[in-house]
Amino acid sequence: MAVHADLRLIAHDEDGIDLAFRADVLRGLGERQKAVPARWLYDLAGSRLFEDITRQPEYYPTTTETRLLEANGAEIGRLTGSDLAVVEFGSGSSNKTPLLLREVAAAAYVPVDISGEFLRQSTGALAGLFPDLAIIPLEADFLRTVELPASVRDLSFLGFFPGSTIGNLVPRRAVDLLRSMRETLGEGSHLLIGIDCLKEIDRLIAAYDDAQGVTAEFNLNLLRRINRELGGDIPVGRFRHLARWNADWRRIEMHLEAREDIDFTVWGRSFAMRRGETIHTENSHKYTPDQARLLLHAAGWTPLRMWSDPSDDFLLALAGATEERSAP
Ligand code: AVI
Repeated sequence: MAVHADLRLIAHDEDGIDLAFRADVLRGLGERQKAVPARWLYDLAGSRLFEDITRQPEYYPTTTETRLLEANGAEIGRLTGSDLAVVEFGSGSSNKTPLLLREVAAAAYVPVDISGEFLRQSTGALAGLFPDLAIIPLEADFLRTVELPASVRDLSFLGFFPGSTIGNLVPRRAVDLLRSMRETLGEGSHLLIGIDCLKEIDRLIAAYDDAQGVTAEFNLNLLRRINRELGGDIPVGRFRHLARWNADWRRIEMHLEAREDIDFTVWGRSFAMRRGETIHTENSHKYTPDQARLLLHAAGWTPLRMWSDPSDDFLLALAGATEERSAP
């Protein structure tokens, strides 16, 4: 299930309206370039659609990263040593976790997620697979520094952040997040992170606009959610999904484009869009290996080893939190 659920704030008013969702939507639709933060794509229907996206032939990241973990798990295990606590950020219901836990000498697994529901799902299944592993779920917002449970403090930490979710943040926020992971895990820890690579634009567009139309449904589901949860009357059928390459930022952007002039209301507020105008819903930044290295360094992580598939589509990086040197 999608990691973005961990970015959710779950304050509700007396009618059960998610106040942060309402605030983000009303503010975002009022901007010149309309935009709604990507985390709101992941309600239950959106999370299911995302799972479906990962099975589309055009969406290479999931299968490629899984293969990289399968092929290099033993080496990752050797490099990270023994007596490990694997700390997974935004664990959701990641299918990749068992692959890693099988290869590294993990004494404990600490999934960190803001959603207790996701934590219950992931830990329930894993407990059956790894009966001897101490599983200590932590309900917390990993965008900030998290205090790890006292029971694992004597272990070494391996942070796990798969799926190239880092790409959904603008580089500045990505560095902030990596830095707070470093603070959470501390000096001497490791981080294993999946990062999607820059490649031919056609392939990127196809990955975010699959032939089955699953990504289109995933994107359009946001409008359905707004209608349902915020009393909107957006004519969903008059929008289309758009995956667009932004060369300056080196990212795929998802937008919802008005096919004609449209007027609608959300929470009693009126909005108008001209034909061709869009609502920006997600960014997915793509990095070269050099840029990925720089991103890690910028946040205090020293890249130790990078694994990539033969086409260099995706990379898995192992980095270490080593002492910072203050002088050249
Ligand atoms: C979750 N995240 C890494 C996905 C990505 O590739 O940026 C989200 C996604 N959006 C459309 N397809 C996949």
